[in-house]
Amino acid sequence: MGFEQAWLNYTERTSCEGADELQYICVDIEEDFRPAKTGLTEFGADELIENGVRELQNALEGMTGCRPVSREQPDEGAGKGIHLLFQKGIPAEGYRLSEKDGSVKIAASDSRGILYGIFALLRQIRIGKTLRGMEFSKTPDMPLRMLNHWDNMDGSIERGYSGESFFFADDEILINDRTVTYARLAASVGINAVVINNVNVKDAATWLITERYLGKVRELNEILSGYGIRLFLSLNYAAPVELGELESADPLDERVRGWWKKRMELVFREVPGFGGFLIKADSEGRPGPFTYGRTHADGANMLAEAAAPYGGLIIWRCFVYNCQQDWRDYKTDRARSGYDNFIGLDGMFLDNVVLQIKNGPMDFQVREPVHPLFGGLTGTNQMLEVQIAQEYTGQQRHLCYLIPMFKEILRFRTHVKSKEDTVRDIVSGKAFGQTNCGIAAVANTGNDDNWTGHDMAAANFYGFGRLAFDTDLTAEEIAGEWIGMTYGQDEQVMETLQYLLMQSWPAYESYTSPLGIGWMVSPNNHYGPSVDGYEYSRWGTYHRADCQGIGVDRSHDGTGYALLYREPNAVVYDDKEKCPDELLLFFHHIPYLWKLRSGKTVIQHIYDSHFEGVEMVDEMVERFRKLRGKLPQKAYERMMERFVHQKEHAREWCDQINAYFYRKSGISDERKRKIY
Ligand code: GCV
Repeated sequence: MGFEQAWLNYTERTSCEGADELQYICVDIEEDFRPAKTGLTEFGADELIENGVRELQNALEGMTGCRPVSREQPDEGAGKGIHLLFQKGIPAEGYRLSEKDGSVKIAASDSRGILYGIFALLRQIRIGKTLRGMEFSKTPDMPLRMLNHWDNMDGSIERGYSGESFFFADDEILINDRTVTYARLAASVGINAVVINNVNVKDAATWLITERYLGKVRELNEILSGYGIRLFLSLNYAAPVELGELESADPLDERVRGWWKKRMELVFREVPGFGGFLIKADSEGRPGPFTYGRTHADGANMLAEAAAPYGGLIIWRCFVYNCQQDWRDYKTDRARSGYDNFIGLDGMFLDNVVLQIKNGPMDFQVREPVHPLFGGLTGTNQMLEVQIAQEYTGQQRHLCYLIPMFKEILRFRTHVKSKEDTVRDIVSGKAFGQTNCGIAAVANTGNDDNWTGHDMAAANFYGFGRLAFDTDLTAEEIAGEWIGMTYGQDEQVMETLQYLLMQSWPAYESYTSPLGIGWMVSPNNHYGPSVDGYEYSRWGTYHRADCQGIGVDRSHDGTGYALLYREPNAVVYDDKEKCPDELLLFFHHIPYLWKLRSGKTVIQHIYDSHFEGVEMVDEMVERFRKLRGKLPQKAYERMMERFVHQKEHAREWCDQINAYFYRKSGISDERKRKIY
């Protein structure tokens, strides 16, 4: 059996049959990538290559039963094998993969590129693509491809749906096998930065930047950096006060500025290659510069100045709003707050500050318009924040594949320029030539055996990383890759799981919250229907339904939010005749009998979409059932249990929402289905 055949058969082979032929699959490492000679200044560069080669060896051994060897000298005789080579001109983190006459080349100009090239090669093999004549290159689209873990030091995870933290327990940092596996997992999908602790920094977490924890932070950093991942921490803005060292955290106070300079010096010295900090300030009870009458630019720049000498980044969140709103107040609009708080500061931030902006103006609802700061800001580094932790999208008990949603967000045209104006263009740095930018996801992992609670929620983890790396990939392609990588090439498995993934977001939207209205979830835990759960609360999250209609007037007559977009988006959103159906109730208060662009009335749409959503889930469960015996038994059972719950829960959503609006409006379902 020749080299190429051996590769093609990898996925089917369980034994070491054909080992003789495979012995010449060696890994040659070009001189430039040898530790002593790399001259690479990047920390852990040498280790990256070592780890990459180990991945290659382990994976090939796993797939073929034979372990390739790594050699000092290229094999002169056969010229076959895998050759890692240094090639100038390939952009940072990029790689070039090629095959000729049985010799596979992975070329890059840095060790991260080699690592990503190795994972790309393994992906090709695992999903059964031919290597013969292969020739392609890829440079990641997003400079920062980041995960934000909302892990607390007591081991709990805010909005975590897959067990406890694997970073922390009992106020200590955990370092064990799972830490290494995590680093491999994240790197294999292209992640290059992680924040390990919750943005709500309290108690012990405030002390992460002190000697109490820095030793362990360093250890953790060494593991992550060996896989090309920069470690970041969430920071308590009021640390100088809460650590008992100063009485103020005023960003313009010289003592405070001096304190941060010293603190940064300590952290960056103790943790070489440390990435920087993520900050949630003046939001949901967290401290911030507003306490001192200062702006967020004052706060962020103070930290950025202190971190700059070490190449540190300050990632500052724009999720700033008044969470003490009076529900009777129809003028204050939470959706406006991010924009209103930051737009006036555009251009004032130092270059190592990045504003991290949630995809929508509210909070990770199943449907929201794109945040108007994208396209609003022109002189500030920006990062997109999405959430793969399924806080409002079924909490990893429901299947909800979010990559189609992220695709829509990335391709949204902001009209900030006549071309290269999409969210993708902005956060990839293309639009304004920025390099400190990218995309972050609130992570969906925990210490559950399968990492993500629902086995198929792993598609969101995988998909997020892959999309951040290559924004041209379609949601279907990513789904297909994930299925192939996880369960192999069986046609029925591939077809069924692909169907389930692609149906899941539309289904979830249909049986939960109609036409962009959002919320209607149980307060606090955000799971399950509660139409009025947030209606009379302080959180700024209202649907304003009465007996005539539903929706929030954010037009020029209402809160004016629609006008925050650039034209022609503003005029489209502002006009109920032009506004897309799926966002209509987000922007307008609409009578139940208003005809949508689809031709249905609002109330009929509510009924139909809820019944249809349930039918979609019924169909999903039926199709999944047929995979019995085709998937690993335990995984099948775990998933089936969740699908059965999803089916019941979708029905609950449907019945409660339909009953609520039927009772509110008094209008019957045209199709006379059962409404309670
Ligand atoms: C980490 C929402 C969530 C909070 C989260 C917050 C944020 O409000 O419910 O749990 O806090 O967003 O993004 O900061």
